[in-house]
Parts: sequence; C-alpha cells; structure tokens
Amino acid sequence: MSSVQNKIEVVRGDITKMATDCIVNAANSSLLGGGGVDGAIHRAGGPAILEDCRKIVAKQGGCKVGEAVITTAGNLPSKFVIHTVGPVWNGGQKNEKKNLADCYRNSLELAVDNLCKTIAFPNISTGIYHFPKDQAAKIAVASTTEFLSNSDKIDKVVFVCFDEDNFLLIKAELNILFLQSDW
Ligand code: AR6
Repeated sequence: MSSVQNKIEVVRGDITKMATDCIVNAANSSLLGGGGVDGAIHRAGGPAILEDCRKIVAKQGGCKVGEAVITTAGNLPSKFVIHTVGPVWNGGQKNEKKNLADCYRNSLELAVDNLCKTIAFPNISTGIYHFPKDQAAKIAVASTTEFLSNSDKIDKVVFVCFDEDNFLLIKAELNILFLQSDW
C-alpha cells in the first residue's frame, strides 16, 4: 500500500461536522458568503468567520478563482476554514480545469503553511457552479495525490461528499488510481 493511499479518505456527510485541523469552503470571490456549503459553514461557524473574511476583503479585495485564504473556524470543530474560489463551469474552455486543480493545491499549501496536518474538502464547484461531477472528481483526486506525493506535511485528506453521486465518483477515481475497491 502506498503511503499516499493511506492518507486519503472519502466519506458521505456534512463538512461542518468535521474535526480535521481545517475544512475547505467552496466560496465565491467576494468572500462574503453565499448558498451551498458556503452558507452551511457560515451558519454553523457563526459570525467570527465573516468577520475574518471582511478583514481579508479590506486588505486584498476578495479572493481570485483558484486561490485560497484562511480564517478562524468560529464555533466549528475544526481550527480553520480555508476559503477557495472554484471556477464556474463555462463549457470547459475557460481554464476551468486548471483553476479547479489550483483550488486543491493552493488549499493544501495554505493548510501546510498554517501547520494543519488534516484537511477536509467538499466537492468544489460541483453545486451552484455546475462543474461536471465526473471531471471534478478526477481533478480533485489527481491534484491531491500529486500534492501528497511531493510533501509529507499532510497526514490526512478527507473528501466529504454531501451527495451520493460525488461519493461514488471520488471512490471510483481512488479505485482506478490505487487499483483496489475497498475504500
Ligand atoms: N458539506 C459538504 N458538502 C456540501 C455541503 C455540506 N454541508 N453543502 C453542500 N455541499 P456548492 P460551488 C456540496 O454549490 O458549486 C455558494 O453560493 C454540494 O452538494 O456549495 O463551488 C458560494 O458562495 C456540492 O457537491 O459550491 C459560491 O457563490 C459541493 O458542496 C457558489 O456557491 C459544492 O457545491 C460556489 O459554488
């Protein structure tokens, strides 16, 4: 078994319940909240998260697609929320794939910079932003395994899938990559 394989988990559930060192939010460039997982994180974490987001906005004017910023996790069980901005799907010829891979890589880098060892990801861009779930699953797994192959600073990455489709797709990608079927 490769050590990278042992560091990846996939679960079905609600990311706001995760006690990983950090959880990732699928935010938008304004960083001021929204629906989907973003709404759930701000609701469950309380106003301290938005307060930190406003400070970041005042300093750097939001967050670009593919980039990531970090805030407190407020009342959530994790220590930090990493807010990354996924691409809106626009047919696939507008850098969507690279931008989505950047979300995963930049979030992992920011986690390492903040001494996080464990991190949970939602299926970025696959909701309101309409990125095709099968392609998004490939990118999520490929960019994460690439990062873990090049860094020993992260002990655990958990893909927290809210819906069954994403759960099965991420599992299938992991099976293809690691040639096993018991995730
Ligand atoms: N835990 C884990 N995953 C969740 C949760 C949850 N509590 N709730 C939803 N998901 P979306 P996007 C899944 O729409 O496509 C916001 O308004 C959901 O099933 O949250 O990146 C932002 O402010 C889907 O698989 O994010 C932006 O404006 C995944 O999270 C915009 O939506 C992502 O869906 C971002 O759109």
